[in-house]
Amino acid sequence: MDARLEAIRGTVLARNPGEGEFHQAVTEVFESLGPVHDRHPEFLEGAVLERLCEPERQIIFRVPWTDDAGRVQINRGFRVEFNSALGPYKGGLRFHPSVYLGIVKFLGFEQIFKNALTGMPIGGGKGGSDFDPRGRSDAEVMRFCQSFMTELYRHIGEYTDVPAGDIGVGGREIGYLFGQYKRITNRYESGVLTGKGISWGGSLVRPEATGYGTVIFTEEMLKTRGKSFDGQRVVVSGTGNVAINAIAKAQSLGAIVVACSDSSGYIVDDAGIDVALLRQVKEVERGRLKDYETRRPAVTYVDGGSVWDVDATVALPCATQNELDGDAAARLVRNGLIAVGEGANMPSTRDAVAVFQDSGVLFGPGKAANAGGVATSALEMQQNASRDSWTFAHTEQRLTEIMVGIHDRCAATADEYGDPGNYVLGANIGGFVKVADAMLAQGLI
Ligand code: NDP
Ligand code: 2IT
Repeated sequence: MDARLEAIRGTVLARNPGEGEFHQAVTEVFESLGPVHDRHPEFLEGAVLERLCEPERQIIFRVPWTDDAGRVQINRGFRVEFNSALGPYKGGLRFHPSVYLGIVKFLGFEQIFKNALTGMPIGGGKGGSDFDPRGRSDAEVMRFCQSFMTELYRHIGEYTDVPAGDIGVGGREIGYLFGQYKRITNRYESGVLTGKGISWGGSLVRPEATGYGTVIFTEEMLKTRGKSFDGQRVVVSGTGNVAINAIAKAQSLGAIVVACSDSSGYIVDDAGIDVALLRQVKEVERGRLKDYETRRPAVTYVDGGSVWDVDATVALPCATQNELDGDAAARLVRNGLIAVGEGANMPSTRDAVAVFQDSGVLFGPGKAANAGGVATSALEMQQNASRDSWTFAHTEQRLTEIMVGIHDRCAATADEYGDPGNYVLGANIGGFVKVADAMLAQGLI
């Protein structure tokens, strides 16, 4: 790493002890930015990196609620408002027991660059809670969301900070959060949250957008080698919002998706995953992946283990951070992998990324490949601002244009900086320069 940036990185790590995921995300971005600072000494003089790594505001709060047995439960809520150079803070809320400040900050930091790459007017933020929705009734989830919003509402707004979903937060949770925001503020402020239901201000294609966008981005990478999804053998991790829609889109382009996972195990379905059955099990019944196996003959369910043990030509990690390590990457590469599109945020460890890049595998980092979700959130904000609602076809067309645009910008930036095909470099530099220019233009704030 460039010595000037290494010194700044050292200070950032020392100021934020115990936040391993945040350190990892910062390090990965800094490794790309040496050449930018040779060309733009004003970024160093203006201490842009030091400012970027310090969130504009961090909110941590108590979330008290009662469970169905009447017992008092206490969780911790977070919202990190990281950077507003390009627009209101924008990014999801994650409800998962692993959530702590370091996770929220890594996600918020990545979100700054991702949102810049979309070309939409949105800054970066992220939030969530260590609440575990698994096994909780709808009534418990509602009481939790109402309590969470009873604190969060004073910090957010259409022009301030616009949360959405992430792990553990989907349409149900956004509904409860929106209802409580409306009740407390007495305002029907559609633009305060995205991922809303279609009949009350949501956008068509938002539920599909992240998974679809990841596949569109990956298809663009494949095209640069004269290939496509048609006939590829694909493995997807996760079976949540991003994973299921990535599976659907990849299969619509002619791929065979042979495996997917949840946090308990994975299935191998050599005929190609039955998306309708998967949606029934995971989205309608909120069941476990094991339930899929019991209804479809010739499917293997592996309890525990890693879905990356299944051979693939294209891998789409769509579950969580650091789920694909260097050993798994090396094994996949040995067995014919040609492309990786990250639907999740930072799913590949630094070792895994090095393996993919050293072996010439096409590698689309999350901040570029999964930007379709937040981009479509920005399209939802546009529709809310104009009190309009667009058709599925129009919105999908906009999503496609945005993803192709992100791909082309990353590729062009990698070319410009002398490392063709390096989408990590292209995404980091492309996102950073846009934010850095805006920060300098807006003065020392
Ligand atoms: P969901 O909650 O819908 O699904 C998450 C999936 O990942 C589930 O299958 C879950 O399994 C699995 N999973 C979660 N945590 C772990 C873990 N610690 N270990 C193993 N498996 C795990 O979330 P999303 O699909 O929305 O999000 C998936 C990824 O995509 C995240 O990295 C998120 O940040 C990212 N992302 C999401 C966007 C969105 O629009 N939703 C936009 C851009 C990125 P189980 O059910 O067993 O918990
Ligand atoms: O990681 C992400 O980009 C998201 N979870 C979506 C954020 C959003 O505001 O739609």
